[in-house]
Amino acid sequence: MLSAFAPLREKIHAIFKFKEGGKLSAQTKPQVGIVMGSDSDLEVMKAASDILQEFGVAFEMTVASAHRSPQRAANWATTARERGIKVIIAGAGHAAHLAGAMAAHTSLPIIGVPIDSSCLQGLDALLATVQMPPGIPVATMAIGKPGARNAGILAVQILALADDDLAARFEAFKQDMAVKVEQKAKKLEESL
Ligand code: RP5
Repeated sequence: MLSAFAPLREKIHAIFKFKEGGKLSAQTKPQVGIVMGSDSDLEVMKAASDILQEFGVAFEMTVASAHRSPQRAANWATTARERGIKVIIAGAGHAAHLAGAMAAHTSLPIIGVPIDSSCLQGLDALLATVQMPPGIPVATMAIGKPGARNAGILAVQILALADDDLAARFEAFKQDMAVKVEQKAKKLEESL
């Protein structure tokens, strides 16, 4: 059933199409920093960069490990604000201290993504990321790809506080999800 929602969907697609030029150019200053513990985390963390790209939000992405390269991780976090970064997304697996290490070295907001790369399927990383001591918060997402996608979405919401255009696109994104649910409900109900 497209009728009632068709105009809205067209409007939403027009908004997103407008931003599809949003393939990030080298000149665009990154607003979001994505860091992961290993290149083996990229498959999961790509869900964060994909959604940022959809919204036309510029990001930078790198590997740094809280345990294997603590100095690199500290330097990257310490200099993030002067690079123009406003939000950091940190993903790591196993005893995942990367997001917490980021939070220790910068006052920027940190979003943590527990990666399901260990025998414990990310439960270890979830606890290590979420159980921060009072005073040093990490906004911890769900384990794995859904968490990485939500990390990107939360970063968009944070940036949208000071960007009306981004806020409008985020509203359209939410409306688009609601329209899709309506369509699924209709399809399911009609199949009964
Ligand atoms: C963690 O160890 C990383 O975040 C990754 O999830 C996991 C495995 O790393 P590799 O051994 O694949 O480099 O620090």
